Amino acid sequence: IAVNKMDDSSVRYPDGTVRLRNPNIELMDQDILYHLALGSGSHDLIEMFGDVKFVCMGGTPKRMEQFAYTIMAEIGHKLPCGTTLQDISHFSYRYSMYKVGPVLCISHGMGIPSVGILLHEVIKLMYHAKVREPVFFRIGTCGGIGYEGGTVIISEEAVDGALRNVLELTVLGKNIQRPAKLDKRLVRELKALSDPEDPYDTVTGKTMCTYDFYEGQGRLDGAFCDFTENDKMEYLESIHKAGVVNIEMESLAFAALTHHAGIKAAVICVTLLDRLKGDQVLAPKEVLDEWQQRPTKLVCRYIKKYLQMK
Ligand code: R2B
Ligand code: URA
Repeated sequence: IAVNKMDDSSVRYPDGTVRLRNPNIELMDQDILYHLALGSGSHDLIEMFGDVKFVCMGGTPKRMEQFAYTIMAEIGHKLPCGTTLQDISHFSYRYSMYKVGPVLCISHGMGIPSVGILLHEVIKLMYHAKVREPVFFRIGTCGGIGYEGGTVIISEEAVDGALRNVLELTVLGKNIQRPAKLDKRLVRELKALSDPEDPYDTVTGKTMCTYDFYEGQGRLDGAFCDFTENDKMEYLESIHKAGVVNIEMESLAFAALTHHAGIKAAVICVTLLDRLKGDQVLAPKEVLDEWQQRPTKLVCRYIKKYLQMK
């Protein structure tokens, strides 16, 4: 099993632009970012994306469109008169992408494979567009471990279902591992932006990332279940003791691939329930909608603060 030991500073060019750990790309006539419906031959990627500073990802197209309108109001970005935000990746029929000044908002779908494919293409997009030191955020939902619904959780690191802090991939028939590290300073900066007046808690801790929502997260309510409620509780209590505060399905790839690219990244999720108390997501839609705004508030505060510093 090979773990790549190159430190992340050697991944960026001295001017802060993203360097690809793939010598093949610069030798290609053009690079088609198929799942984004963009390409280095068909689009002027520097003109379109050169000013990007923040890349915000979340599961669904609708939530990311809403986020784009929220951040537009927050940073006072104006669209040309009579126009609306356009989904730049509309013709991929896979992911949605909205650009609001320096903020790119993209939907990533569900699970590691979906967010993994997207990250390959978005990291290449950053490279082609010569974006300097972009910061990536995942804004999502999760199950809390000992935290009631509506709690905001900032991930300190991501672990897999067996508590390993690596993303394992099978490449050419061999298993390789990439460390699933997140930026510690960014975690502290985001935590410091939580407001004591917020009517919910904002906490930090380890995030478990699984390949499945049901059996993979120890749920008793999937189509299949080969373990008992006791087995489930023993497992959840054990990961709780190991410092896991929430479970979701993308953080491992998000942390590992951004780290491998030398890109600063954070994962901020809201809990939809406390998994120590149940499996089904019972909160009404309006409540879930309000909860899902909570992680976006923290990211808005971070982006605003950064833009005001400039
Ligand atoms: C959180 O919510 C989704 C499953 O409901 C999944 O994308 C995740 O990580
Ligand atoms: N997303 C997950 O992956 N798990 C949950 O329990 C809730 C949301």
